[in-house]
Amino acid sequence: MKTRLFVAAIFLLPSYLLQGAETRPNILVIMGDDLGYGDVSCYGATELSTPNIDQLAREGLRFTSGYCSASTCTPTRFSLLTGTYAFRRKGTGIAPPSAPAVIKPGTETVASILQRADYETAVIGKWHLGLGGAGGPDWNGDLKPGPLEIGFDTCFLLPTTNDRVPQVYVHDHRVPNLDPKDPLWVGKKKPSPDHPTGKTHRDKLKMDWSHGHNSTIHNGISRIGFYTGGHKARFRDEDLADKWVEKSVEFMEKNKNRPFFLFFSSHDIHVPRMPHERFQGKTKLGYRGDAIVQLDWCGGELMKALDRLKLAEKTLVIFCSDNGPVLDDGYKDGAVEKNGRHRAAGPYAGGKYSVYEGGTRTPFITRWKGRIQPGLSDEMVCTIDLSASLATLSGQPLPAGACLDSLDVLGALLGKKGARGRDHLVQQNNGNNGTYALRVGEWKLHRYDKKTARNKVVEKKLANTKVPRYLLFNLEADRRERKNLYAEKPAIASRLVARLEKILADGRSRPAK
Ligand code: NG6
Ligand code: CA
Repeated sequence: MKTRLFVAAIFLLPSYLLQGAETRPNILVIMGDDLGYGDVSCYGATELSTPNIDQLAREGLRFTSGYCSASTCTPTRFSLLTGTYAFRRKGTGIAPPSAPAVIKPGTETVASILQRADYETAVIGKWHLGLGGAGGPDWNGDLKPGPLEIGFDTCFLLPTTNDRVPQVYVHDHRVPNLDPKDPLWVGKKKPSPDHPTGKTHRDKLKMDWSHGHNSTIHNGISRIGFYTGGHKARFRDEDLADKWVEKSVEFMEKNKNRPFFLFFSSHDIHVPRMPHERFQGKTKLGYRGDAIVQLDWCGGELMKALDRLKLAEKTLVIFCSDNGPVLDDGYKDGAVEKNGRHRAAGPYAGGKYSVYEGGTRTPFITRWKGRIQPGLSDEMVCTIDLSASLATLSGQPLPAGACLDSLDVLGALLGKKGARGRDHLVQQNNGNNGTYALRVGEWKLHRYDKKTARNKVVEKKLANTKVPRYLLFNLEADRRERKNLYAEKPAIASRLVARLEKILADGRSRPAK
């Protein structure tokens, strides 16, 4: 049993939470990986169907301006957990296989906040926020610091990404099933001249690569980075989704009588897309579409478990994505050829790696049966807001020096009448590399500190193209961000430029109070 003391800070709760018994619902965050605005049928996809996510939307609130904070994985995850924009911190770009822990112990996170509110907290699935101290992960020893040092009671992880080595799980501080006689070695260089790679054994691969991804081969697929050993500990890509569901249902069952926070962090639909055999061929879009169906199945299994455990009315479910879509992200899996009429970013331009809307505007659904009135919301909300919003929900004060960009949009997340979301949002692509966008209402400013960026249309092969320092768009008239109004609307442009500069210079955008 926990010895943690929970002080019910009832006086901190907004009035609409004081009615009814459940002031501290369970919180289940389901995050897709590289899932675009238009990738699910409740957001307009017609070429495949996602009945479970659609049901979630029917029973809850579907946001048309729901965002993640970056168009790549590590910075979005950093911001989701810490409530601080990733561009404020070094080392928050896409993490390499042997990255040390990106979030340092002692940092306030949504998990540590909920842990203080006596929630049992878990992250299950993709991590991609580094493990270990300055030297990086000790794959054969204790993998810390990691999630357990920043507020999670337990974790069951894909430690990096499915396309980065090594293909093993991490349970709490250890790689399970690791045979000490076959230790794991992970490195940047080929370990021996005869080590098979995606280049030397290209004709033997079960899925060919298109760019990068040509190092160590596991499960017939070559990856980013090299590794040897740990054979008994390795997973099959096809089994990942089943494993996340199994571990999550186990966690919810074990904690059905107390509030829990579960961050279900799916690897779907990140490359290499290798869904379980039972989903392969389920769509006409190839493995990318099949992986979406697999993600939808996972959502359905989690909802079934909540129903079976009679927790549906005691659980706030938040469905979101870590960045916008990409078709060819390094493997020849047919995503481009089979895409047909599918529009992964929905009506928006850009996708993964870009600050066009398609990069960060993603599916975003909240459901809390009996508490959230089903419907549609145009309020602007972002995954970075979970810290401040869930702090309010759980009655926890937020220290002034933490979660520097997380805004309390709880009312909007719960669909309370008249409750507003954010009035502005900074979007970024990767790390602190000087690519930003600022949305304020209908206006959107892009700022490029570099001369080129990977941008625009997701269905075409993304290449670096020249960019000016600033672009200005009116999202209401021009949601695909085509007509640059920077020169035409100087007053609006300079207002947004100044606002962005202030947000960057202030080091925070959440009022210090
Ligand atoms: C890129 C990889 C891409 C993907 C991405 C991270 C290459 C050529 N590209 O560097 O395949 O892994 O990193 O994706 O290696 S994310 O969703 O985890 O941010
Ligand atoms: Ca991603």
